[in-house]
Amino acid sequence: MGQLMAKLMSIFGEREHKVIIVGLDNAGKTTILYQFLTNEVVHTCPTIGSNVEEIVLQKTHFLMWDIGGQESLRSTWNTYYSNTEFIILVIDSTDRDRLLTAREELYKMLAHEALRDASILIFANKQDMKDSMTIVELSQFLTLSAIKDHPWHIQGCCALTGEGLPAGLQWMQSQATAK
Ligand SMILES: Nc1nc2c(ncn2[C@@H]2O[C@H](COP(=O)(O)OP(=O)(O)OP(=O)(O)O)[C@@H](O)[C@H]2O)c(=O)[nH]1
Ligand SMILES: [Mg+2]
Repeated sequence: MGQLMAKLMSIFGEREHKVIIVGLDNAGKTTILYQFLTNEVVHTCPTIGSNVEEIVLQKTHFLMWDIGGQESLRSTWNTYYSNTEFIILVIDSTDRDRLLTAREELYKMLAHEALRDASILIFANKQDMKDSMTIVELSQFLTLSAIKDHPWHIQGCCALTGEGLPAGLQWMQSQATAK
C-alpha cells in the first residue's frame, strides 16, 4: 500500500524530494534557502544545526535541509545523508583560500555510500563581487568534468538578488521528474 501511494504521488508530482544544502560557513546557504522561499534577503546568523523548508516548483516538492557549515559542524553532515536525492553545494566564489577545503568536502560526499544516487547542484555564489571566480575557473579547480557517477550542474548566482537561483532550481526540477 505504501509503495502504491508513493507511486501515485510520484505520478501526480507530489512526492517530496530530499535536498541537503551544504558548503563551508559563510558561503550563503541560508541566504539562498530563504531567497528561494520568500524572494527576499533575510538577515542570517551562522547556522548551528539546520533549517528545513519546503520549496515547491511546478508541483515538484523539495524538502530542503540547510546545514551549518562551520568546521566543527561538518562531521555532522553525514547524519543528514539518508534518502537524499539532491546535494546543493554552495561555494563562496570569492573564497579562494578555502576552495581546496570545499573541494575536499565535495569529494568526501560523492564517495559516501548514502549519497550514491544523489545529483549535485553547485551554486557558485556571490557572483556580484568583483573578485569572484568564474564558473570556468571553479569548474576546473573542482575538476567537475571528472565526476561521472553523479549527475551534476554548476550555476553562478547571487543570493542577494536571487539571480541564477531559478535556473538552478529548474535543473533540479528536471532531474527530479526524470528520476
Ligand atoms: N555579496 C554577497 N553576499 C552574500 C551572498 N550570499 C550571501 N551573502 C552574505 O554572506 C554572509 C553569509 O551568509 P549565510 O547565508 O549566513 O551563510 P551560510 O552558508 O548559511 O553560513 P553557515 O550557516 O555559517 O554555514 C551573509 O552576510 C550574507 O548576506 C551573495 O550572493 N553576495
Ligand atoms: Mg547558514
